[in-house]
Amino acid sequence: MSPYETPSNTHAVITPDCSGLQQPHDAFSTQPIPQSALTDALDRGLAFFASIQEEDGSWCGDYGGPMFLLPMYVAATAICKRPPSETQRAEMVRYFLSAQNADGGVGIHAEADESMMFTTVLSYVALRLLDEAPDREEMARMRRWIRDHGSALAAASWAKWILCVLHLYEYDGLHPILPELYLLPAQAPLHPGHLWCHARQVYLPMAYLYGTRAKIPADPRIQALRSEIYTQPYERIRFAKHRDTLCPNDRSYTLSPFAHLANAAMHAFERLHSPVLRKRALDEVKRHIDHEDRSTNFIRIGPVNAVLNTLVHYFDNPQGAGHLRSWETLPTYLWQGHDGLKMNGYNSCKLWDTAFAVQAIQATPHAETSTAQAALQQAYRYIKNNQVLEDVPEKDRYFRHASRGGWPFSDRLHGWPITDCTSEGFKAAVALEAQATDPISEDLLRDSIRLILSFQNPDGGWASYERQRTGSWIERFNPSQAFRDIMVDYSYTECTSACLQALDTAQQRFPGFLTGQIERAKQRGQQFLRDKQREDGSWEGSWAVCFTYGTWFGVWGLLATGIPSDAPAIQKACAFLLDHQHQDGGWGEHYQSCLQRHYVDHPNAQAVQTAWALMTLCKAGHAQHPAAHRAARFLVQRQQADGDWPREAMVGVFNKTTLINYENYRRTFCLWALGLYTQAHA
Ligand code: LAN
Repeated sequence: MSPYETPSNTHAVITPDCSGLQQPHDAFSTQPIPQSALTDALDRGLAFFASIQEEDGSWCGDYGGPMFLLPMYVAATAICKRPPSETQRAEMVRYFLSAQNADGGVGIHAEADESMMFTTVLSYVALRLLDEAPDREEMARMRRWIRDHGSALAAASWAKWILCVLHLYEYDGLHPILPELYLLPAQAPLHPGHLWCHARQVYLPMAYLYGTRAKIPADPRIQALRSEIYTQPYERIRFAKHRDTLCPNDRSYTLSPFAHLANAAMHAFERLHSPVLRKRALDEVKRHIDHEDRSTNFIRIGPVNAVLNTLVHYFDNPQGAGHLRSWETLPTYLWQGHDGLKMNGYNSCKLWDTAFAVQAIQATPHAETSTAQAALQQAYRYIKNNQVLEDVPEKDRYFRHASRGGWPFSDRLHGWPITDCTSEGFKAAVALEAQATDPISEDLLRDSIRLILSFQNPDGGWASYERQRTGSWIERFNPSQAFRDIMVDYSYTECTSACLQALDTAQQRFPGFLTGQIERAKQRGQQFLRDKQREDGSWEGSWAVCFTYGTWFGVWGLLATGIPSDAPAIQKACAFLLDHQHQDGGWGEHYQSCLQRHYVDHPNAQAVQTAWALMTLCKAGHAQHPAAHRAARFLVQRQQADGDWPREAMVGVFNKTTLINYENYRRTFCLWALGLYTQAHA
């Protein structure tokens, strides 16, 4: 499929109920929509949305997309001898095959049309571990892709790590991840404690597996696989020669000469290393792993270290409590989606979805209806019950920032607070506290604000989980090959905007509280956002596609710092959006925008991006603009009879390359945008 074609799932049924609208010839009308049509759309949208709220008051949904996660999970089931049930097996197979490209391979995410060795070889191995026969037609095509593109020897390093543990690759074919790095003084620039928390938590178990050369015996199934994923006999392969062998599709950046030098130095160290020091280093690494396990209740920060830490426990002691606990939580990452059983990109996205849902519902004129009130009460319960109440024990020793007062992306048991989740959680909590029977204490709300302030970076922006701990120079030593920009927690437009909005809310909620500090933080944040605005008026987004998402945050962030809506920065941003509106009134931005780093149009307008654009225009004072009428009309017409909106292209992103699915975005943002639009016309 070409990047500019529509993924097949965008053809889901659209059965608009157009009361008050004439279809289709007024699709291009520049008149306001009749209030009755808006009311009806919001009524049905809200009823549907309320009907899918969970028992615990949250919204959640499919969080799949990245194609390297389920293979890692399946590898763990094989290594730790925890086979999935027959139903799970069949649904996992369906998932892999639904993502297979026409050329036989599998891309980095489910909608990627370019296959990568990384995800193709991992998927192939997983399918075989799930007992798929090698002569099945799809398997033969996948195998052909692997063999035609350099075999497993050309896979990005994270695939090689998994293959090593499966005894399908040899550790001397990897560049070392030295456990001894964790014995460096904490201030040493190369201490892994300075890395973005996700990279740091992934390389921790990798260091352990490397340091112990953990692998399973090569049983007949592994022997058979060896002959399938390589083009030469396994015993004859000189793995050490293939440390840098890489399929061009897997390469997301070129390796710097510094990294070559560092790798050479680490290999020299590895040849000479002292077993006593290694033992000390492994003990230290294990302490960090145990700390992460305990402080996340064995959920772990994300899916990759969830799998790898499980493997560490298995090799450490298969009968031990750590291994057994791991298997109580690991399956919670599985999700039965429309396209099969997958591993989600997080243990859930409940807090994030719920905080947005609250704000969306609150923005509609229907917030006072009994349906809305009931949903909001429940949602408040979720938000309250999932605020983080304590810092993790020995936080400095284990390189953790404070946590108390924060909100995570998923739930309190996971517990890693995130800058923008804290901000959205705080905004939602404040919006609902007046009607809450048992509200969050003022003390805890103030702690959220202190936490947000403590996260601000010297550049005025906010990163994702922590303050930025090191410079971008360290990206030169990124060993992943397939992911760019994973070594540093940079300041992001989205996170900065969310934090500024929360600080603005805080000033209204707690007049006089930390006034000077909050004002200064807002000014510095404002400058950060101004600096990030592009010449064309847009902001580049990092966590969803892409300029429509970033521009929504850019504009709302600046407005939260007190910039008036007629300021040139805001008007320029709106002009940028107007430039990209489709004829049918919608916006459609292709994920290629993230890769190419300039706006790439999607041939079909997407409800989610249309909603972001409409939300931006409404807050910027343009709800009366013909473009806003056309956008609102587009959203109303796209709504299904059941009140939902059809599933479209995936829009979540990370590390500029990998799409991830936010199943509730289309619902939340369509409601939010239509709500703001309707209020502006009331
Ligand atoms: C997420 C999910 C949430 C997301 C937002 C809160 C939406 C964002 O505004 C800030 C960044 C954050 C927290 C984020 C960062 C990267 C994550 C954790 C993910 C996209 C979910 C999965 C991804 C993680 C890195 C996947 C594992 C892959 C690696 C390369 C380690």
